[in-house]
Amino acid sequence: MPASEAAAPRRTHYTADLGAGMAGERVTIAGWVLAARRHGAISFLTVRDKRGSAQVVAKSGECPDDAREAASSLKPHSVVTVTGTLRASPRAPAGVEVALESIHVHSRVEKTPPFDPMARTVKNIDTRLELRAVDLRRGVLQDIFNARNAALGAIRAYFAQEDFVEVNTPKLISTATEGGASLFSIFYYHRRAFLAQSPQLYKEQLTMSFEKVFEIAPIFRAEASRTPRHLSEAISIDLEEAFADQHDIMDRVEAIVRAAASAISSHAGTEGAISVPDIPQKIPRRTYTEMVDELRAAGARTRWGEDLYPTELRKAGISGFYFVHDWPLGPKPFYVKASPDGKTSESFDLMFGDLEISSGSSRVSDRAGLEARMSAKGMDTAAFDYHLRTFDYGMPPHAGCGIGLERLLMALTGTPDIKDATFYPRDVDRLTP
Ligand code: AMO
Repeated sequence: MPASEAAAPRRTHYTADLGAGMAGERVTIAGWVLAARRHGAISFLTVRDKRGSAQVVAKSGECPDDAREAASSLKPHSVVTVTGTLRASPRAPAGVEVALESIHVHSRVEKTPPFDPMARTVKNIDTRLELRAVDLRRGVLQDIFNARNAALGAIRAYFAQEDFVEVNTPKLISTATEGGASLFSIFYYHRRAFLAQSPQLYKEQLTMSFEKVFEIAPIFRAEASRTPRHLSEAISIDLEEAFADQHDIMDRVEAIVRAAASAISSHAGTEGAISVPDIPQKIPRRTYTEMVDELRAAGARTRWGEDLYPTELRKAGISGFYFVHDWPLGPKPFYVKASPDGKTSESFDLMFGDLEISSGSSRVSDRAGLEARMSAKGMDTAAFDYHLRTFDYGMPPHAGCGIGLERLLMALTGTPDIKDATFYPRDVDRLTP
């Protein structure tokens, strides 16, 4: 029977578990052929798995002929299970190599991929994205996604320790929360519906029953901007807390960023491509008005009331993490609480240089106040009755924020393009793979 038709033995070890002290042990490893070389009567395979790689050697006279033949005909990326005996080899990773006894070929690759999946850089991102699952095997991307995993683990641990309840809210919704322009509309049976831009109203409602909630889930933004910082489908880390205000939430965001950065630092990866920035003892907090003054002093033409544009922030040489709070009320969504001056609002952004990572605010927590804000923005309050009616039955004062996971990863790993901080990016031009 050909080697590939017999049932494959189970993996006994990951390659990272193999060490010089194990010489003489019989092991079974499984993974992808990273490289295949032949020198006369000896064939070498480098087999990579989730945790590392190992050298497999098939020498004529030492190894069964059928196994050696099978090994020597393999192209990179083929999937194999290999059984053999470990022996010391100073030149092999971890000082041992596997002397081949049998090989099971699960998937034989014949094609050469359009880019070198082992390369550190590939010029055209679209070439990579067309074959994303293969692209994701590259070491630099493995490091970014392992960092993502470590960060999410630490963030969930933070929420558990702080007594937050993880929730999931509907992504098929009937009304906009963040302004109508960036909504994806869809058919929902016989009606029009939308993909949620944010869990905003639901997470606010849930403070009535659970006090402290968080959600890590997709948000959808129909933003036709082709920039390295916008996605049409992003992951948002949302939190909402009863009896809290914007300053409490800034403290939480700071703790979350710190926890994520420390988790990433201890899983820095193998390619040396990840650079975790320094996070100051206390992330600076400036008011919007102070920020405008600072930008103008640096020569920017920013006027009070306008957004803080990335070009102006860059020109003024602003870098690192910092909060900007007490933004002008006018452009803020209806649920953001006004400050007593009536001009500004209890809202903040966490910035990293010119990149917005998070925004949050204290919320309007009384029905009349919320209806007044909606009317002032020309919104149809009747369409929000499903939300407004909950305010009649004990809405606590509350505050919260949304943190863009991909943007946080860009900042914490030094990844310049948001597309490489998500598995399968969605943007104006891309709906596949
Ligand atoms: P906002 O619209 O500022 O606030 O979004 C919160 C955070 O989500 C991320 N983000 C994006 N990331 C990638 N691509 C996009 N197109 C995109 N849009 C937003 C950003 C941003 O800071 N409901 C409020 C949050 C709240 O107050 O709780 C909201 O959605 O990192």
